[in-house]
Amino acid sequence: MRVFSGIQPTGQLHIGNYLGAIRQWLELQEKEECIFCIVDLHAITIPYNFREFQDIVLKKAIEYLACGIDPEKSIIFIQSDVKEHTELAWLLGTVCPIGDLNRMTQFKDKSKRFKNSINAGLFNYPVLMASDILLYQTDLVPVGKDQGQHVELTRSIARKFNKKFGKTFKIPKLLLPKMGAKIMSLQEPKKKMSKSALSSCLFLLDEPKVIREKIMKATTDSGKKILYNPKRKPGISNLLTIYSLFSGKSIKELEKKFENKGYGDFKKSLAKVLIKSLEPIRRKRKELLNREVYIKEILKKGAKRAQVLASSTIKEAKNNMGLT
Ligand code: AQP
Repeated sequence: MRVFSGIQPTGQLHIGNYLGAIRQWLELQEKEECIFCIVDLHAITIPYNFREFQDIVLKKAIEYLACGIDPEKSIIFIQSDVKEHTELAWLLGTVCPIGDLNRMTQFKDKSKRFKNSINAGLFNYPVLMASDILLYQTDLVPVGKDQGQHVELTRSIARKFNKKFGKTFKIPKLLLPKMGAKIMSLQEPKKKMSKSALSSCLFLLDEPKVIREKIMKATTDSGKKILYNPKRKPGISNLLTIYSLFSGKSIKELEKKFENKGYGDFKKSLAKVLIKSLEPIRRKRKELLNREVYIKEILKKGAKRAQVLASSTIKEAKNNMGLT
């Protein structure tokens, strides 16, 4: 099985990114052929600091590696280092109906958020994402639930292309984690935890003191019981999900453990679990920050390996379309 997934170098990684995407990657890299991409070309579709961008991208690579992505097992690279991504995006753009792009909820959300810079790149974002995935003849795309619509569009573009020009692309499958596909905001538990809403997030690199504060301040629900019921108790249900995923204990076990305890005790215990689980990531990142040359070498090697695969797909796609 070939696996492809990407993360934008925008903001810091939060536990939603980790539980929705990265944790799946860590499991998959043990048994499948994995390709992980820092999608810098996606990140420039919203306002960004171009003077610091290279540094930000490098730091994102460091965060990935600190989480446990192993360059000996997986290909890790920067999207703009493999020019085939943009080339295939143009070709796919000619088979993707505008109506489909108009329906994308991420475009609608981001157009509201960045009213003054609604650019064609933002609109075409899902076509570039389809290119990222299809270039590698991907079988599985492990992402969080918010990316489901884009993966569905990718499948539809691939089908349309294959029908029109002959079989060229594998039809990839969306892979959602059984739990944690949509981690909710700490402040507004009916909304997704999202980098752009800073107060909603617990970042992987938050210091222990900050973790404790954020968890203690997290919104809970009326009533006192620690019970999993996302409809009636969205706040505590979200925290139970996070606790379960980081501790390895089932929700049932946790409900039992905190049967006679209040929200305060539960939150203190959750903060402890998070501090312990995230500490190795913080430590590893500190070590890697001093190894810039080594990181750049990993990314360069990754891009070379990715390009071998990408160039073979683009050749076939162009050929099938009647291009040279
Ligand atoms: N809350 C979440 N729960 C589970 N998975 C999530 N992902 C994002 N948020 C959650 C998954 O993380 C991966 C990388 O996401 P991205 O870099 O494309 O960023 P994003 O989805 O734009 O992340 P944010 O935090 O939601 O940023 P903004 O504020 O820009 O919308 C993807 O697999 C995603 O599904």
